[in-house]
Amino acid sequence: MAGEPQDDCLFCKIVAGQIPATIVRETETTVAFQDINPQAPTHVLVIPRVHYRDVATLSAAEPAVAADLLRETGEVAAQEKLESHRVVFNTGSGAGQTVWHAHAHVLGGRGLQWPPG
Ligand code: D5M
Repeated sequence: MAGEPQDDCLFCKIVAGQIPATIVRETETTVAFQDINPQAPTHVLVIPRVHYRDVATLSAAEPAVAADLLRETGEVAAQEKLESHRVVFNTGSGAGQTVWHAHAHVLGGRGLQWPPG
């Protein structure tokens, strides 16, 4: 069923506590944890507890959870005391998505170039 945990999904396993992660914030609908391969001094991933393959699918199916996810990116930035930050949703393999559970990257703590690569 849409949104149900997937046995082969790494981030569903983090939500379930089956694999370790350095969790920085949790809400009823989201979990935020340190990226294992940080691209900036602060690099936190915010994910919904429900499973959708990407943010487009999540926001179409469960807009309230997508709104929670967006709000949490701001809460992470505030908690990490970031003066400025970037929120990234890689969507599709051509855009660099490698984990097929919707997630926001929150990046900060250094200057960020525009346009991104
Ligand atoms: O981003 C997927 C991100 O997920 C990438 O930046 C690495 C991160 N990652 C992968 N495995 C883990 C674990 N186990 N903990 C924390 N972070 C992880 P994408 O946009 O799909 O390329």
